[in-house]
Amino acid sequence: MPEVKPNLLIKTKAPPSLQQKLQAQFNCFDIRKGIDQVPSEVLEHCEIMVAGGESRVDQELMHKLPKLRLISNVGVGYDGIDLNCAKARGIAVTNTPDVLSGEVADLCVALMLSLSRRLPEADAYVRSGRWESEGPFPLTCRMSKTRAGIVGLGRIGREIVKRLKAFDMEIAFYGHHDEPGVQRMPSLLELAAFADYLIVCVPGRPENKNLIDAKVLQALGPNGRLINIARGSVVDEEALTTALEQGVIAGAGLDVFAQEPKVGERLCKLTDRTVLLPHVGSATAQTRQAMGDLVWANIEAYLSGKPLLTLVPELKG
Ligand code: 8YV
Repeated sequence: MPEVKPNLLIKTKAPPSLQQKLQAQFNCFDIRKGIDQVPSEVLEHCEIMVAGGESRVDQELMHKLPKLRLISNVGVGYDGIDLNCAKARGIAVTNTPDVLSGEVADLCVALMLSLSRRLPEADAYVRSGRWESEGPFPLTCRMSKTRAGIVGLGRIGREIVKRLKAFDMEIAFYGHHDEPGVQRMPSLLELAAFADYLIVCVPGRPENKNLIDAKVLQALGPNGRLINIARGSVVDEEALTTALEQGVIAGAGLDVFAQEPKVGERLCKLTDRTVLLPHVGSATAQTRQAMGDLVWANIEAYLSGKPLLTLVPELKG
């Protein structure tokens, strides 16, 4: 008798190594475009779902999966998953903290340098022949020895601090955590007023929606730059676009957007003051492999009845 594999729902593009393991051990159903094509007996009995930072797993979906017991998220952020519903239904949710923090911090520094030294534009200047026809590229702006304001000093924020210290930056933060040697600002507005670079690293929780609004941008001021490597929902994108258009702030480096993968046309047009990336903070082969390994370890723990490795804090206890 051929072995019957259990079913598993996948709601994200899993890293290749994880995909291979899942396909070897499970009957996988890709539900990125919905569950309409999935046989009803699979939906009725399926216990495990693999999701991603971009996945929306709401009450409506969970209600269609009565036996769902584990959502293993390929990503540290899980703002698309309705945790109240998961809790009420006894569904465990795991994420992938720590393994991606350094990678996202690296990308943050890359965004800061790209923005201050105008690297995408400078690259285009060479390729289009303008260097030859027009002469030297305009002078840009120094990043080292300036001031960084970190909004949310969690795991990723602390990795960013480590890196920015090497640039001799003066660093302050606003948030719940604490870090020796990093000044805590009493309010977000004071942090924005202090900063040359305001770096957003808070989770995309409802209480953080539009945390960076017109007032914060006003406080950041005409020499200030906003960096967002967290979630698009944390920034009021309309207010940001207007602030950039009107020179209220100097620029923005964004890896995340409010309506991904849609990015506002007005933001795209501001090539001299924005650097825009397609949500690639953790997207290296090595880090995605590590994230996939942690997802797999959580699935194995679930299957063998052992404690999950990285249950999200809201569902602990
Ligand atoms: C990924 C992320 O884009 O970890 C997160 O929260 O946003 C990213 O690492 C995403 O989760 C990949 O599925």
